Amino acid sequence: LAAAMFVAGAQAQTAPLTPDIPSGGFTAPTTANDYIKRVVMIPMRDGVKLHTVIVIPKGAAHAPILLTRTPYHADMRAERMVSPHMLDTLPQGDEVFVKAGYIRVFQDIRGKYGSEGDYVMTLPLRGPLNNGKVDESTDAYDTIDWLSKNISESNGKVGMLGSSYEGFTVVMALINPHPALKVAAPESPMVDGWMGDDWFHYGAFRQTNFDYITFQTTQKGMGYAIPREGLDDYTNFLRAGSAGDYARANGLEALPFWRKIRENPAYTLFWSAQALDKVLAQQPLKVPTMWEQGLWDQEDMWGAIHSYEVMEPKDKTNTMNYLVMGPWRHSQVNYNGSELGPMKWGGDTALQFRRDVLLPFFNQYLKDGAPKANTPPVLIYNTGENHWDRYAHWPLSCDKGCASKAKPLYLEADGRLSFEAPSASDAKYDEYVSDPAKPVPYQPRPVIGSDHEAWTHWLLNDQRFVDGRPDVITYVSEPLTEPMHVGGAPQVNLVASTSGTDSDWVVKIIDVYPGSVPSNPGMGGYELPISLDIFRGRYRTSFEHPEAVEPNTPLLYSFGLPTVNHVFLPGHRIMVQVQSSLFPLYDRNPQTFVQNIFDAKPSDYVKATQQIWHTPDHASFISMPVVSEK
Ligand code: PG9
Repeated sequence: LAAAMFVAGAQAQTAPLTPDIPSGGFTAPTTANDYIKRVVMIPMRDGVKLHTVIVIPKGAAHAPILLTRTPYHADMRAERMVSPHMLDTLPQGDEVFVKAGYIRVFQDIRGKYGSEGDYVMTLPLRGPLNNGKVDESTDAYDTIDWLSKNISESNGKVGMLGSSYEGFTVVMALINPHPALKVAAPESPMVDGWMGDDWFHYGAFRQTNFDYITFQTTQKGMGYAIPREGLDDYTNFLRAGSAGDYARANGLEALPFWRKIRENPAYTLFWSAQALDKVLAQQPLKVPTMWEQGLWDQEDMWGAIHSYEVMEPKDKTNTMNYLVMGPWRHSQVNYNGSELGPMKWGGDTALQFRRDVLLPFFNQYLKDGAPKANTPPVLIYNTGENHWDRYAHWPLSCDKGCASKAKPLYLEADGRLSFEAPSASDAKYDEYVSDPAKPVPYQPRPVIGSDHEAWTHWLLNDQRFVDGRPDVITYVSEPLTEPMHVGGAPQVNLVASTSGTDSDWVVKIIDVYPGSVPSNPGMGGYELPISLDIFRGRYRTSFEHPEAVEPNTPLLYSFGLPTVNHVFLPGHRIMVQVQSSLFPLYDRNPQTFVQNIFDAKPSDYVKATQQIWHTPDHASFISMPVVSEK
């Protein structure tokens, strides 16, 4: 009767108990939008369909397509905010492309978010690790094939860009590329997860990945976060024991990707067959490619520069292979690049790059009738003098084959650092005790896992927070009287002994600011790391077959540090610090050789006496890529 009373009125009424969530769903009106969004499932060659979001400027004709293939939720990537304007709805990094009239496409890779199929972390190429019919290279090919034929508003030309995992998917597309792929920009791509990108650096495991692994692989969508016992990850990880113990305690044994890591601590085929710089070295150069990464990239420091270097000899015409390195943290290229940590660049360097270099480069290959861009073969920020440099080749200086020859910078007695070789009359070595019960923190404690801001600039932290610890050895030069330009990758030649049978070696190159900097008082005496890395001693002679280190014997550890383009200014000093842990970012070396460090027992963790040698026969030095200015 009550319901009848409602309809009896002059106007039809909605009954109070009508379910308020419409059963047929809700579609927001889109007439005010300046773009059209199409969501399609694109079929791959094995029948799996991939969820693809296509955003087209209203009224577009003959527009180029910009594609990103992502494990990070295509719907969200294409919706920075809810807005009728394409400029607002797409990510900040896309603004220059939106203004230039591009069609933007984000696609979920197989197995993630809206896409069908199984997810395998950075799915290996078909070959020794993949006996299936598909990989990210074929998925990119099939996607580009579909996009180039099925968007009537486009000119059928596709460019790809993306950072990190999304950069990895760009590199995959470069292997047997589809002919409609005309240009590519892999930004901080994950290329070799063992040598120097996300999972390990020279065999030392990066424990921050545990959160990433649960986040990525406990759900098809966004996964689960590992709960913490306390605020400080230094304590959380130390209490757990080995990285393997931490993983077991947190249930990660149930996650196949963690098991693949635990079963492959060394550079086995599992890693080497996935190393895309090695794969690229066997490939012809078919697509003009701009490799990009940050100079303080705290996640993928290896990929872009090493890929650029293997492709460079193939670029006979100097028109296919480009390098860009900005003063950026990981993926900062797509955000505001005005500052990083304590450094202010006097302008948005990331926008400068996207607007003045990336866009014209993409336009040249993608837009009908676009002019040739004035693209520098190498664009790299000079982090000491605070400006962009354009070069024809990179590196500027190295041990062999560069325009300038690198110079040995010797670690010497009494904490001295000098270009003069050490003398026989000086002390033979410096000594410190590395105690795995008190590892050296990589950032000031408390180390808060969820503190993204601290994570993004830890590579620039003032190293005075550890300088002076008895287990950190510091070498420093006299104040410079002339500017010193370094352009390339410093090479470590450390002669060291340990009383243990395994050990990690961390080497940092630091620009020490003068004691007072009147124009910027906070920088007085700042110890700014410009290049640092860790090397796990057991891989001294072979990455694939680790062996115990002979105790108490000076041995050579040689490895490359991340690339720099830096001028040490007059009045500044060069500093090198050496230590044996960088915790909890890197798992602790027990300092006893065990088969697999992930399974080290508490009793394997022992103090070790470390010696850094500096005799004429056992000289420790950094081969510094000093540029002899013409
Ligand atoms: N550095 C992240 C990642 C890439 C590939 C594998 C694992 C992690 C990223 O930012 O995407």
